[in-house]
Amino acid sequence: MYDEAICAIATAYGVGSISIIRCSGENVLSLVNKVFKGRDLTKVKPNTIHYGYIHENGEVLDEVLVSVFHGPKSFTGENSCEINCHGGIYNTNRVLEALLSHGFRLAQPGEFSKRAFLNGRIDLTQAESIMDIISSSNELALKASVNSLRKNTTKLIESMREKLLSLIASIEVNIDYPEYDDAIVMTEEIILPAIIELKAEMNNVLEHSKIAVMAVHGVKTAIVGRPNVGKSSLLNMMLDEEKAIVTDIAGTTRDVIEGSLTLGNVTLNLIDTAGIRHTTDEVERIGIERSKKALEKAELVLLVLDGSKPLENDDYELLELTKNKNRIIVVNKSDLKQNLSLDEKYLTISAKNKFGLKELESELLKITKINNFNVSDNNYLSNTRHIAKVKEALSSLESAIFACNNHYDVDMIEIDIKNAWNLLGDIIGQNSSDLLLDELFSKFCLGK
Ligand SMILES: Nc1nc2c(ncn2[C@@H]2O[C@H](COP(=O)(O)OP(=O)(O)OP(=O)(O)O)[C@@H](O)[C@H]2O)c(=O)[nH]1
Ligand SMILES: [Mg+2]
Repeated sequence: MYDEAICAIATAYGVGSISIIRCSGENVLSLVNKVFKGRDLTKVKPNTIHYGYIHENGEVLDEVLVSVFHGPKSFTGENSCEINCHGGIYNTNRVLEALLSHGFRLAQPGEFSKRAFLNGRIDLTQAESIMDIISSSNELALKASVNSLRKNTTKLIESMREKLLSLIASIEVNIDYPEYDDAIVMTEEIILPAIIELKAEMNNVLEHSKIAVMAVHGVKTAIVGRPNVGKSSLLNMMLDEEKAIVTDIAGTTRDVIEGSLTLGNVTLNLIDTAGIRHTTDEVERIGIERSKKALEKAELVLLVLDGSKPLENDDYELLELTKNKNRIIVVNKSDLKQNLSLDEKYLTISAKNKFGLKELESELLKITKINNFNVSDNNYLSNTRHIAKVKEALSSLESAIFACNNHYDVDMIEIDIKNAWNLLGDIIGQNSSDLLLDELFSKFCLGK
């Protein structure tokens, strides 16, 4: 039952100027009335705000403003209200407890948004974009999330679904009236070209999505190199804090150390790793395994070399290992006499003296291509769940193409097309299962 009265503190936990308690459900106004001293909230007009006190057992708990909304014209689609308390932790909790002892239950994380979805106020992509807005850490991430909130993701998916639906419709006509069209002519001349075109469109969306994901969620950037070249010093320089331990002992970093940094429109999720070399030390060996895993997952690699020394075997191995990656070669220790020679393009820095950071930053912006990402093009997805669904739909279309090419019965082809149509429907929340909804909304904040 989703019109049960729920409430939760919607503002961040801590002392501030105001705290807001959100309430939603069929009978919320009469329930809040039980603890509210002021106008009768069941009689006031919707979309109005009312001054008063929250009290319990004759004791005034707080002075508040209550905004009142009537379903279906509210965020959740149900009757709802928001109680603006003074922004202290203790008083807000007392008001919350008073509500809980007068017929409310505490909302689960994301439950308000889930109700908004179930009541048709927002679709699934909009609900997800609300969370993406909250976690945005740069301008592009925010713009892409707002773009999705404004239903642009939905429009993109719906336009693909419409094309699939029109194919399904022509197949259905053919099945119902077999004499209507020649089946082989139909698969070869109508269905196959349409599927091939749609497949190309989906591939194009997936290609643009790679940059969009990096823009929205940050670029997984691994700092790798053999021991002692200055990887941890570079991490500290970039983060402008002494996050990782730096010593002159080779093999100092044993585990991966993470930090996040935003440069203009690019957020880098940096990982400093254990120096990669051949070793017999068990702990160091495990650290090196982790470095290699981080390297595999990385979308961008900063390969650090020590400019004061000639290249060693471990450096050559790393140059080879990272050659197909999006990488920047960073030659460190430029303050010392240089003894390194390398044919490839590289940047020179001194992590110790914080020299070369600006050049490194501008190279990072260039190599990630994020600055070319145009949010309003609307030819991308930035949510990983959506991308996974499009990939599944794409493989369904591939199997439909195979079926066409091998002259399968048209109703066999229809199964694949319908499957793709359903998979795209999962993105916007058509026929979504309870399991998916529970999983998705549980990641939301409490009170959202
Ligand atoms: N002269 C000079 N020394 C540096 C520079 N950057 C780092 N170092 C020194 O090099 C040594 C190793 O630095 P780290 O940052 O710990 O190197 P690392 O690559 O993280 O080493 P591992 O964690 O052992 O793999 C330390 O003594 C640093 O002070 C630099 O730009 N110039
Ligand atoms: Mg280190």
